Amino acid sequence: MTQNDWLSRLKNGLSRTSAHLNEGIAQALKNKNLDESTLDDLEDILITSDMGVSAAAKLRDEVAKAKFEKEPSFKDIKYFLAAKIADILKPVEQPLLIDNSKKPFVILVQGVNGSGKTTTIGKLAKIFTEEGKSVLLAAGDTFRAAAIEQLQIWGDRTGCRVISHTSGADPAGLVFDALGTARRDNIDLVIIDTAGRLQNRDDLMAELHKISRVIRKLDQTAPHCCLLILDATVGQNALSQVEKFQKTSQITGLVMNKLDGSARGGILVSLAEKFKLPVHAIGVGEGEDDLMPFNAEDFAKNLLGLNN
Ligand SMILES: Nc1nc2c(ncn2[C@@H]2O[C@H](COP(=O)(O)OP(=O)(O)OP(=O)(O)O)[C@@H](O)[C@H]2O)c(=O)[nH]1
Ligand SMILES: [Mg+2]
Repeated sequence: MTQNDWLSRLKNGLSRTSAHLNEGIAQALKNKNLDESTLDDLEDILITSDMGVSAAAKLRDEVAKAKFEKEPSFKDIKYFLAAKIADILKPVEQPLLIDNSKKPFVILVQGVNGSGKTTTIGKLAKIFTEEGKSVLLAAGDTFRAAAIEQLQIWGDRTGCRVISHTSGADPAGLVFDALGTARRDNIDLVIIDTAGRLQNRDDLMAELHKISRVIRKLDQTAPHCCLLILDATVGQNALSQVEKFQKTSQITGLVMNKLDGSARGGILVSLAEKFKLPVHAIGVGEGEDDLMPFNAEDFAKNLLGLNN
């Protein structure tokens, strides 16, 4: 896929968010100077775009103290905001790097129900097999019967082996087996799917802890990457998901899915500002090529509809 293809996907993905922002900013600036009430309106629209109270206040301050040569136009304000949003996002722009000295490199995938865990695993499997790595998928969602099948379909599609137990089996046992197989067969990368769990279910969160413990028994440095998969359509609830998963399990990075179906893409700004966790990739569709590396500048520009 060319850079242009990526950019047009990002543009389409964020079009609902950018339409909302553009309309709000235009309304805020309508026939007005950049006075306090205009700044209030600007701040409000940033908050309703899910950027969070704190980031919105920060951005408002930046606009207020900016020295524009003349009264800024709609476009000037948008470029200015895009640059400042990119500054917030830049520190979390971090590709998902596989350390080849870890064999297998272990990725544990976690998140609430339906956030796109299994789909993301399929997309990652495609990317890494294309890079020439051997990838083993571990069907750690033993809770939902169809989950194993769903992962198997991704395995078939990407040519990756899938290790599964019967539905209802202990996921920690499955993970133990998968890592054993990967070691024996010299596999580069193991990606572990887990059942969706709501962040307020302490019992299910404890199960994740158990899975990690079993992994560490086999390799003290693993899991090497603990991904939390988020769904952009839930908006502010993503903040509580990060908080709770971080508390009971380990989280080393985020993937934000369903940006294509959401007017709430601003949530990434809120997350970056609050948690500073690496954002490795974003999902902009259900297909196998719909996972993009996260790029702060491109994201910020497209959030504001500045893409040509
Ligand atoms: N539009 C869109 N849909 C997505 C994206 N990622 C996943 N989906 C869809 O979201 C639904 C749930 O995806 P799954 O991958 O099954 O989510 P999950 O987190 O594994 O779900 P559970 O295992 O039930 O917790 C599926 O219909 C996916 O096709 C995305 O980036 N954009
Ligand atoms: Mg799943």
